[in-house]
Amino acid sequence: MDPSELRRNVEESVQRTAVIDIHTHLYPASFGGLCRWGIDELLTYHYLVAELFRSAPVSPPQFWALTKPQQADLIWETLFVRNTPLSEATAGVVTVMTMLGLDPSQVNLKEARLYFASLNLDQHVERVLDLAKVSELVMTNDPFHPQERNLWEQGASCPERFHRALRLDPLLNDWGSTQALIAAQGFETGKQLSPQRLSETRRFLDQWIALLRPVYLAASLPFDFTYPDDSPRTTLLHGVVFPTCLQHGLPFAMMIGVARGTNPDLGEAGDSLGYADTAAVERICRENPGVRFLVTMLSRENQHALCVAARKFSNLLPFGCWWFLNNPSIVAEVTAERLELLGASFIPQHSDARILEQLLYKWAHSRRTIARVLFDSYLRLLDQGYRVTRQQIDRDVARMFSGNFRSWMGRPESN
Ligand code: FIX
Ligand code: ZN
Repeated sequence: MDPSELRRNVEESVQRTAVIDIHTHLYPASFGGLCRWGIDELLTYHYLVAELFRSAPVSPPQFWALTKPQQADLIWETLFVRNTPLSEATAGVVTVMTMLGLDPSQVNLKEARLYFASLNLDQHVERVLDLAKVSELVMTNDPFHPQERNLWEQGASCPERFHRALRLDPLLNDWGSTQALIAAQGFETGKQLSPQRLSETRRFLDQWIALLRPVYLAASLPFDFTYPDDSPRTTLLHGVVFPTCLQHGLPFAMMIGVARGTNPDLGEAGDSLGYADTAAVERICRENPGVRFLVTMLSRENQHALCVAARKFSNLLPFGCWWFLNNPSIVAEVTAERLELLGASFIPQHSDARILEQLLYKWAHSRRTIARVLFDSYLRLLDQGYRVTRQQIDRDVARMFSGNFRSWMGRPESN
């Protein structure tokens, strides 16, 4: 195989291999308003809201007073008509529109709105997943979100492609308020954590695990997360979450490095990031050899240390280029250092999609970048006299796109 054949084979393999999208905020059509889709949702995604305020003379209160279509019109006019959609988030909308057969150079949203209004949502969901080559995805399911809790308690069900993840942020990051919510559901908890209250909190998780049948438990953790410390979080991780993961054979996903509410005026767009402590991740992996951990970190400066930590602990699986890292230049850098340090033993990307159609651009852009980096890795082998075959390329890509996650879920074979 010569370099040009190699490039074609790598690009074909990466473009054609289906992916399990292991972290999204998507819901099936049956979840009603929780399933966010269409041009107005795409344009009012919090990434674009943050970018709007840098290019339009509008204040957050003025923006929040607008209706969603008015917000979308303003964002379209500002970021796509008066300015060129050069950012990743704006270029992503262009990719989505083009992939759906819409003209991204329109001066208004009339055509786009007519298109989305004509769709059958169930069929549209399937079409978007198939176009993005997402074979399966994992949701973010919050037992403390009233609307979602009601849906599950009323017997909600999901198509097979929609796996659940039990999200524990309120429990781990705001125990003071959350313990009251759990107590109100009939569990004996309280601000002070006793063995009995830890046992009751485990019973609360057991109930939700039975209801959701999640593929992992998850939490985002702040950039100043430490472990151990004298906070309720450490007590709950050690006395509830890790034992529960062990008992149920479920991985725990830690998404570390967020600074919530840095600018509260921006709402969902107001979160930022900070440099986090990878030594805490190493301590957790060392103390819990029987638990499988999925970890992604938000700061670019944490990525190298996370790779080194993964070399020390085989129960640590780094995943994705999360949030502010999900830009081609950083995806390329992070993927290259992961290949150099971990071979194919990591999960290169997740979409974090909140709006259904984002799957189209987040995966199209990521596949393009991952293929470019992967080609360089194989070219180095070729130059050193190693014979690379298409079967090997397909095997390696499938391992990163789904195999590593399936083994973490205890489903090594593709079923
Ligand atoms: O904590 C998370 O799951 C983050 O991904 C979100 O809070 C964040 O708003 C997001 O969607 C980033 O892409
Ligand atoms: Zn997320």
